[in-house]
Amino acid sequence: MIEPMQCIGYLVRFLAFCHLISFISFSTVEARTRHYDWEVNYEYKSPDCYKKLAITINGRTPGPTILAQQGDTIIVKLQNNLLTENVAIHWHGIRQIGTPWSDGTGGFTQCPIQPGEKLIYKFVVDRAGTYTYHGHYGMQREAGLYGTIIVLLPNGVSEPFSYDYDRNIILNDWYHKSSDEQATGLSSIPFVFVGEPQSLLINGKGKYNCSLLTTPGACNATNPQCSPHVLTVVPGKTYRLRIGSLTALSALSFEIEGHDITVVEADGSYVEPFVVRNLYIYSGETYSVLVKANQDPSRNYWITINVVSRKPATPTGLAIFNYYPNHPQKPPPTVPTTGPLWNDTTSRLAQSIALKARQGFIDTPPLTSDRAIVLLNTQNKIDGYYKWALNNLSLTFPTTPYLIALKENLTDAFDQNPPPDGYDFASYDIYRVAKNVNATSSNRIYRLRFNSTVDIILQNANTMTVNNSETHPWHLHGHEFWVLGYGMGKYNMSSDGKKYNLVNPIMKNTVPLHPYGWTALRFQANNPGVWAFHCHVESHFYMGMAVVFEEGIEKVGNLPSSIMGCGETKSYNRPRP
Ligand SMILES: *[C@@H]1O[C@H](CO)[C@@H](O)[C@H](O)[C@H]1NC(C)=O
Ligand SMILES: *[C@@H]1O[C@H](CO)[C@@H](O)[C@H](O)[C@H]1NC(C)=O
Ligand SMILES: *[C@@H]1O[C@H](CO)[C@@H](O)[C@H](O)[C@H]1NC(C)=O
Ligand SMILES: *[C@@H]1O[C@H](CO)[C@@H](O)[C@H](O)[C@H]1NC(C)=O
Ligand SMILES: *[C@@H]1O[C@H](CO)[C@@H](O)[C@H](O)[C@H]1NC(C)=O
Ligand SMILES: *[C@@H]1O[C@H](CO)[C@@H](O)[C@H](O)[C@H]1NC(C)=O
Ligand SMILES: *[C@@H]1O[C@H](CO)[C@@H](O)[C@H](O)[C@H]1NC(C)=O
Ligand SMILES: *[C@@H]1O[C@H](CO)[C@@H](O)[C@H](O)[C@H]1NC(C)=O
Ligand SMILES: *[C@@H]1O[C@H](CO)[C@@H](O)[C@H](O)[C@H]1NC(C)=O
Ligand SMILES: [Cu+2]
Repeated sequence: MIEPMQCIGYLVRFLAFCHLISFISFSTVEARTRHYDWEVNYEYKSPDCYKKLAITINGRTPGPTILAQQGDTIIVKLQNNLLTENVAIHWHGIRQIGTPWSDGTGGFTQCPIQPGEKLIYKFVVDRAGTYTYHGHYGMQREAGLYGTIIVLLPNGVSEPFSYDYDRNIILNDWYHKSSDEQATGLSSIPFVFVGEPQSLLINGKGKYNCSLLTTPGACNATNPQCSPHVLTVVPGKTYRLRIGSLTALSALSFEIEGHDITVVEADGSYVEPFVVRNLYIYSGETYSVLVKANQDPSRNYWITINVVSRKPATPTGLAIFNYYPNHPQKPPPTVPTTGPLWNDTTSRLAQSIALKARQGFIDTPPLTSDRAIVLLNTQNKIDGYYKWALNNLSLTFPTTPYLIALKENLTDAFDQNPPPDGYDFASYDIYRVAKNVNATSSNRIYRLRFNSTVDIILQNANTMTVNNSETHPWHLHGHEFWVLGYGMGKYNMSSDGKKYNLVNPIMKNTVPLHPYGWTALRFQANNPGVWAFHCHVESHFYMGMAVVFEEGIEKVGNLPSSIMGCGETKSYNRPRP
């Protein structure tokens, strides 16, 4: 799965167990342009022992890690070898300043790449940190199309914390049904939900219990593809773990048995360090944590991930924290933890609030905003179909990508009316089972005044099920935002705004909206382009849980013709300057 050279010499005798990039050599970081040639294919894979078709990049899922240095230009030549499906890849957390057409969001910033065709993504990684990439067309991300991006600091600049080794951990949940089958269920009457995932994966490895199948033919418990990931540590050393989650549905709790973890980075921003036993991580988030190998070295320990916020029906995801020189696959002598109570919203909210920008690295927000948009998150029915909506509007993006439609003045490509900045605050009861029969499908967008300061208040509510409200991890493209506050219940315009953290708010690109709660964000609309803002739960996004922001479209440079070829751009052949 990985080139053995990426395993540090000390561990050479365990080459067979070095499954992911596990060491970063700073001395190799010199070149300023990094070229990647990627081929996207369907291949049979057994990441949790069950064999199914997965989408791979150059034969792998998770795909290759992009390792770069701040300021480098990344060029990815993406060849779509899927026989019957389009594809697009989003570079999650990369702001695409000056290159909004490389954001990789099918239907928003580009026409998806058709089978047999190639697209060149070119962008600058302008900020050090831990990021990810993933499919952003249909529901392909959960078919295995995802990976990690690591951006190192410029030469001569050091991190405000120290560690001996750097390791990647990418988390996912895994379904046995194909993403097409899932998408079809979501858009059918009767509705068929994707349900809870069959497995949780750590660095692309999980374990499904093959005995649960009546015909286990496709499931082989001894397939090496599903041996647990092993993280080998040297006693006394400190490890920086770069942890990212790209789950389709699940919020996770990450834990290393018996070891404290110190959170130091989130979505590329330094965090005022704090110590936890378990890290909550939502789809689309990344963290760096420091872990010291300071426990009894005569045994191994479990690394566990457990589902939180939904009643778990998926076994704990396991990897092995292996003290050198113990045998890497020697199972720890203990029973793996099942994690915190799945419905302990209080402790998840507390951890969200605990994330603060690190002293000395605080980029303070403007003290006031020019505009506040409150987005009520509801589950709805539209013409009998289940949808998610924001202020009564459920997004169905047009066949002509927004970026192209706006830049080329194709005003009939989507509804030019603005969506509402709020909802009926006074009479909407967020605890009542929503009927929301009057939601509509819409492709309207928010147009932001360039360089204005915008607040977004995400308001959660009851779903269409009694006493149920879900966690929604919201992700903004093209930006990082300040996280000004979280609260439970209904956001109060006059009192809650006064409690915002304007002193040391963390800047992130993905943030949870907790059940029945609200989350307030602020960002500056200073990146010319068109940017999706959406729930990172794959099925929710597919069911319309997204909005679109346009800012400074007139400042966007000429669009490459390679992103065109769909919708109204099919016959688009205006001579290019
Ligand atoms: C796997 O499933 C079988 C059949 O239900 C059950 O007997 C067994 O205990 C399960 N094994 C594990 C490790 O959960
Ligand atoms: C399961 O995988 C192992 C290891 O690859 C192989 O030796 C064995 O034949 C496989 N079993 C079946 C039933 O395919
Ligand atoms: C959490 O869920 C468990 C069942 O899984 C239930 O017994 C408990 O009462 C719930 N706690 C809260 C605070 O809802
Ligand atoms: C689109 O409209 C703007 C504002 O009217 C104008 O400046 C621009 O040249 C137009 N672009 C195209 C491609 O027609
Ligand atoms: C949705 O629209 C209906 C009527 O058009 C209205 O009563 C309701 O309050 C709206 N809901 C929201 C969340 O704005
Ligand atoms: C939904 O819209 C219809 C038609 O516009 C209207 O008659 C009805 O009262 C609305 N229902 C609600 C709950 O607002
Ligand atoms: C954007 O706004 C900031 C202050 O909010 C100001 O410092 C900056 O000059 C503005 N930039 C542009 C291009 O208007
Ligand atoms: C929903 O929650 C309310 C308030 O906590 C409680 O009174 C009611 O019994 C619950 N209903 C169900 C169906 O659980
Ligand atoms: C909002 O907060 C203010 C001040 O605490 C309070 O007077 C007002 O009743 C609250 N509004 C609502 C709708 O709860
Ligand atoms: Cu959601």
